[in-house]
Amino acid sequence: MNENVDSSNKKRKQLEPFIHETEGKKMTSNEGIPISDDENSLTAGDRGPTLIEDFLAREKLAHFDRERIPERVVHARGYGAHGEFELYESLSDITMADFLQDPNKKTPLFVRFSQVVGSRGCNETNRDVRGFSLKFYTDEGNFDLVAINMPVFFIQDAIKFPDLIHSVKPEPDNEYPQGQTAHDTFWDFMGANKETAHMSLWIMTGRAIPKSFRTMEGFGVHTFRLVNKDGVAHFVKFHIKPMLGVHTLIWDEAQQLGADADYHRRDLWINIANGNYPEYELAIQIIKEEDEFAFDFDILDPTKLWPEEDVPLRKIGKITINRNVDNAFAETEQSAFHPGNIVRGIDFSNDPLLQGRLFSYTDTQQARLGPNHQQLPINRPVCPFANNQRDGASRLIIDRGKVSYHRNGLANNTPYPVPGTQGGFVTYPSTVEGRKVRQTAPSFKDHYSQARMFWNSMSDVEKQQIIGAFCFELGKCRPFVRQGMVNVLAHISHDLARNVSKELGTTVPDVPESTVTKSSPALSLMNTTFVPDTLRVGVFLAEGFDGPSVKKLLDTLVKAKLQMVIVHDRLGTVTGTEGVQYEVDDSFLTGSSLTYDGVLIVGSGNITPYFTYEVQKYTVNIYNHFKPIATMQNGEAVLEPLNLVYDNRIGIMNDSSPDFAKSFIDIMAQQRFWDRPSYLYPSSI
Ligand code: HDD
Repeated sequence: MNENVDSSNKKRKQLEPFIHETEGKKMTSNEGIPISDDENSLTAGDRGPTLIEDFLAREKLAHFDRERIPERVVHARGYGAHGEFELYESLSDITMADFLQDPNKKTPLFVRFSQVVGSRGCNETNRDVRGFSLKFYTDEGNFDLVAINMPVFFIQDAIKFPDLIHSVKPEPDNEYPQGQTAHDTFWDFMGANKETAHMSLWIMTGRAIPKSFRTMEGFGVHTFRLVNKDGVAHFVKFHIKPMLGVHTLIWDEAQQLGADADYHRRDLWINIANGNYPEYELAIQIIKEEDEFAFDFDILDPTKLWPEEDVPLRKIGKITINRNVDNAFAETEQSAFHPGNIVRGIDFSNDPLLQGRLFSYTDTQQARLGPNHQQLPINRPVCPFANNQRDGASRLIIDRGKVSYHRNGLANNTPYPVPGTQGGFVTYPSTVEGRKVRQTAPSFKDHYSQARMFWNSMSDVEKQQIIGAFCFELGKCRPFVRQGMVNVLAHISHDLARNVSKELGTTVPDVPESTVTKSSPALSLMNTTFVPDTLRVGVFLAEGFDGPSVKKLLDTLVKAKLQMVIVHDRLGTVTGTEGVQYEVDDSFLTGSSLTYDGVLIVGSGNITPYFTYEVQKYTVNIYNHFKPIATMQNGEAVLEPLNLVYDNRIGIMNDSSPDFAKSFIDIMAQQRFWDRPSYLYPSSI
């Protein structure tokens, strides 16, 4: 057992007996027959046909033939890990949920990060919404928060979900593009479905190309209810805030990283393995029932957010992800989430998107994993469970006894129902009335006001990113699809539609733009948290560097929680003066500027032409991605042909800066310097 994990973790203890080790064991068939030869089929004679009686070959091949299960219809590519939740203070004032009562209680959880569109093997840096699913194994059953990294959704009614997904998946005739939104059918759908206007802006921001799962926000999107022991309900929205802040890739990085399909999962695995446990705060926004209609949007509409300035966040606890899975298939692939998995003290709202999800998730798990999916080790609750459901494919538990029906005399009518007053789940008795209709509520029909508020809230850099993303995405579409979407954008902002049209050859239609002037500063990523923790510094060391000063600096940087990646001409060791030596982590061949958050270039009297050439090449990319650059000793001479301007305000410095170490930590924490005067081109080397 991983010694970092609290042995009182109930989920860990529950999983332990299922863990199966093969190391050091003799080889057997699944029936336990020891195998003497696993490389040769049983044949009639040396060169004869294989015999059907070869039960060992049959078993091995037949099992292999069935190794795959259907991938998830959306969110197929995902990555999971274990963690725990600690409550800051009791929430008994607003909910009776057991795991939200006692700050001393730790609740085990499982998280699965995912991307919506691509299939299981797709590239992880594609532009896409990311899933952020949490399963809290509480003492009163499992609570799933099946969230995404954006606070709003494309559509308002679940019945349109298959259409949305059909449009965004690879086109059905030629089955491309894989895992991407930049194609005709998606933008055709978006242009024709005006309720997608707000979400269209979100997916064009950097949030759709996250830097890592560790720097990603999560949102429950829907309005839920929390209910306290007096039966009083409040409307709530759930938020998950990363302690490292929200940070994203820029498009050029995402494109270049395309060569590394596993970029996000590797980052998560390595950081958990190294003890850099990702941490997030769980927060809620609360609206009183009597204030349901106090806003200029409908709080049941999933295409709307609750501005944080109007409905503040209450941070309720901390999520720490602290253990990698033992087996990705058994745990991550077989994990089954469902927004309908709620516990006593939490309830639904009438959000029509949520209502449809309540059907779809159990249904999809039945199709993917079968009727007993809740018994798979990763999905089991940590509290006792008992009912009269029986049998079905791959039942994992052995139900003892004669009785499997309610109202029995043979077992004293057990298992017995639990009254609400003693812990049984009781649905919140909200009032429902009205005629049966198929229509969009009139209060759901304003599609542009919040989209405009979002646009108003963006910094210039973010606006440029959105414009650039629309130009790329729509640029991959046929003209009438482009124009269809520009027609939507014009309702949000003429300025946006005009800038996009310049690139696309479209025209701005003569429609009124939204007159909303409100903005929500919380929506801009310029206002997120900036800390140096876990950021990776590419330290380019030339043979013969000044040992003592480099050691002193690197030790200080490590204390500030930056991670050093030593880069050199080749793997092995690199040696400085006075016997200071470092193991090389990346050679120029195996490294990539894309995986460094900033660089420190240390020269010496012994710089090879190869070192000079590669460092310049790496630095051009680092510069163009707005990341910090520092030089030490005569590292500056290596970069001379690039004509860099050394100025801390644009994140470029040398060791003549006063308090070099501290300034370097500061510029690392800042991460990107958007005010660099121009791009560098490789030809300038
Ligand atoms: Fe969904 C998976 C999030 C709308 C139907 N969804 C899925 C996952 C996440 C979300 C994070 C991955 C779960 C995992 O890690 O296994 N989905 C959302 C959010 C939505 C949303 C935040 C809107 C606010 N989804 C939505 C609708 C429907 C679905 C409207 C259908 C009516 N979603 C599914 C699904 C999936 C799924 C088909 C595929 C695999 C699975 O459920 O377990 O049932």
